[in-house]
Amino acid sequence: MIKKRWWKEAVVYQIYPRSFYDSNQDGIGDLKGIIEKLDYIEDLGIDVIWLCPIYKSPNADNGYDISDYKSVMDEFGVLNDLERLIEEIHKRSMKVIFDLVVNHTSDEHDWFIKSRNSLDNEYRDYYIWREGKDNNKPPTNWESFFGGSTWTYDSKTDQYYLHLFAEKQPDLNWENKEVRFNIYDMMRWWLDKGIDGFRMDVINMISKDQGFPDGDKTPNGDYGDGKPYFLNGPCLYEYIKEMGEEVLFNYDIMTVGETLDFGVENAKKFSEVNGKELLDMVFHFELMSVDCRDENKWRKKDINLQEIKRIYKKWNQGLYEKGWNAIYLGNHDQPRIVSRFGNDEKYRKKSAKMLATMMLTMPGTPFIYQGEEIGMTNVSFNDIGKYRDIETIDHYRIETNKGRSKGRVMKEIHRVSRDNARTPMQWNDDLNAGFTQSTPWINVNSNYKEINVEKSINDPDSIYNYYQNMIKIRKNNLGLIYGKYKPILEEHNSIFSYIRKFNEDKYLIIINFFGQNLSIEIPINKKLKEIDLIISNYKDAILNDKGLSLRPYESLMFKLS
Ligand code: ISL
Ligand code: CA
Repeated sequence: MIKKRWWKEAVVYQIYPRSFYDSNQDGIGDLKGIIEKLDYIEDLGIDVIWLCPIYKSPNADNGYDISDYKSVMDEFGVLNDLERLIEEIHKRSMKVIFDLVVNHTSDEHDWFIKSRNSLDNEYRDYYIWREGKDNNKPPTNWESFFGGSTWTYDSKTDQYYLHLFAEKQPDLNWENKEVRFNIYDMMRWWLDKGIDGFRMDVINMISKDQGFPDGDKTPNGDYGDGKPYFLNGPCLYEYIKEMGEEVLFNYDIMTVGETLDFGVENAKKFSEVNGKELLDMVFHFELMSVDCRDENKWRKKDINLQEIKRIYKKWNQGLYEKGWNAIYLGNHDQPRIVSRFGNDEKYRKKSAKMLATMMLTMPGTPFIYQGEEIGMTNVSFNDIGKYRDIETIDHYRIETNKGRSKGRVMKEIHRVSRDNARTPMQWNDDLNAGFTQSTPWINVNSNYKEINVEKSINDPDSIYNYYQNMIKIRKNNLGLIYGKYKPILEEHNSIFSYIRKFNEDKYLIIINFFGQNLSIEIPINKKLKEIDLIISNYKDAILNDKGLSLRPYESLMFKLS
């Protein structure tokens, strides 16, 4: 039996505050801006908002480098605005979860400022300091996620500190109990302010193999892969369980872990301990690498639907009754979903609705990233100077320094830069898409006159209205939430089809994932003409006795019983 829980029935909307709405005309989205737009989110049918980091930060990585966990980023407002935001969200019967970024802090966090001061201060052990190796080489050969070594030398104490991400994001030392308990205290502090849970940033990186071995050379050449030594490390379970006992078990909250290379078995193991909820669900990354080679996001590969089907099948069946899935196709780190998995030109509307159908009929809690609901697309700035993302800028510098052509590197950036998802939300066709009256911190996508909220709300055939409708349907049909997942037509290379079954309710979903016309037979006992078509992204369905004809990106959902 599946346990019913509010967070299983929820649809989540992710907000990237910097790019959502600017209320005071400084070019940067802010908390008051979010408050002004809450009715919009509520109207869409959203239950839970995930707020990307809003804590004090020098913004080396847009808030994922926190310098004070208990105060608000200057540009976003003050604590009082945040408290009001929480209150306004609750007033609308929605909930809010915060980003919990505790693998690392900013190098401007008080703890790190003290830590780096001397070898023997009381904060030294809050971070991971090691002696260099051989002739002043870093302690390990690990490559950081943003390129370069994971170690930076600090001349003050003649040691290196570890940072899996940027130099300005030193990793906390979770081996230190005081660090852990400081974090639990901070979590309780926010929960006691009424927030409803956490999205836990790179949470399966917090425990490192204390041997700090070198990794195998990466295809990239210069560095080694440290992942085997910092992903799912030796004490990870112990720490998360401790976090459960100290914090999570005492609140009715929702937790979602961001976990690279975690696997279904870990997802199960971490979901509960003795019936108490730990990590309710996780963001795995398997769908995020179906279009890249060698696990390298910059190298393109064509999408193979079979691979996508295998991933969903594995997770949906693997976690059935034993855990729960988080469903997402994009977020602030990924390209826009319609540009990546759909077609952002001729079939933008059709393919965006197709993807919405898939996300909202899958088992698991769906996460919609801001702008997805109006079909926002990738951006192609012509000049690297227009990009703001640290990963993108580092990539450009490292690759062009190697002598690669600027044009080719820019092409990679246009395809997968994280800034694709970070351009301002397109509210209307006014200056800067109505996001701000002044210069935005990052340019808006030039297609905002065509793609914007105002236009979408007024167009009954819009992607926005489809999402709204689809969300309603999901809520009114518990089978779409709790139903068992059964794939059909598994061998088909371009049709994605499955049945969701819950008690007496049975739903059939048929998705043409690509842009060709096709005819198919559906292996069910009933005639399609005799069953109810609940929703489709075309006006009608072309049915015959055995099956149907599908147009580009056509997606349909029938109720079988
Ligand atoms: O974005 C990525 C690939 O382009 C990932 O490598 C990403 O860095 C990884 O998924 C971890 O993401 C999270 O932690 C990072 C932060 O930069 C991301 O924005 C965040 O979602 C470090 O805190
Ligand atoms: Ca502002």
